[in-house]
Amino acid sequence: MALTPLPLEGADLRFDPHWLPRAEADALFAALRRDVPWEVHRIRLFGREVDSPRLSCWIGDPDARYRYSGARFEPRPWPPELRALRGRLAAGLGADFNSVLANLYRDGRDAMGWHSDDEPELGPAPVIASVSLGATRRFLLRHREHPRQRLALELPHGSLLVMAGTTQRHYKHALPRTVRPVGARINLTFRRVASRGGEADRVRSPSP
Ligand SMILES: O=C(O)CCC(=O)C(=O)O
Ligand SMILES: [Mn+2]
Repeated sequence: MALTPLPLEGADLRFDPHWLPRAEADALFAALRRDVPWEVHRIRLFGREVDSPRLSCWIGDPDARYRYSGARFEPRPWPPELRALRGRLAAGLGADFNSVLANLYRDGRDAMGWHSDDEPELGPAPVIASVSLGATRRFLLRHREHPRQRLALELPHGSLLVMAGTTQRHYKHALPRTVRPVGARINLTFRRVASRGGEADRVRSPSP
């Protein structure tokens, strides 16, 4: 894979703006938009449960259950095109992904606020492979303690951004709203979550 490291102190970021060939990215966007059972996830914001301003779907192996923002998700089965993509990413990155969070940003009003992908079941130094399709949107990273340490990145159709190492520990990221007229965008974040009975589950649920 022709991934270029991005300079950001305390983070491990690698980026290929043209990872998928155009025709393949077009076909994947159309298939996912049509076939994924998109739903509104509930997230916790300042202690309140609200609708997440985007459509999402948690997809993965049967034991890849996931909790984020106070909600719990049972994985949907892999559509063939995502199973194939997972295989390519796993081989190229040497990472063993068992799940993917798919997000559909219908237009510039859909967004994702500041957060880290730091749920305990992802482990201390997760490798997260983020594939973007459709409209180009701006992705921001900001250091937790030194907010001037930041990066803004345009994520175009067919791009791949890999976040690894201490990126989630030191940085938050966001996909802000925009008033620019933008079309739909799909983002896929491939992850490995500890399966039920794994380390993270044992730590979180003391035995009765
Ligand atoms: O849409 C993106 O590029 C990022 C989404 C994200 O950070 C997430 O779903 O955890
Ligand atoms: Mn994230």
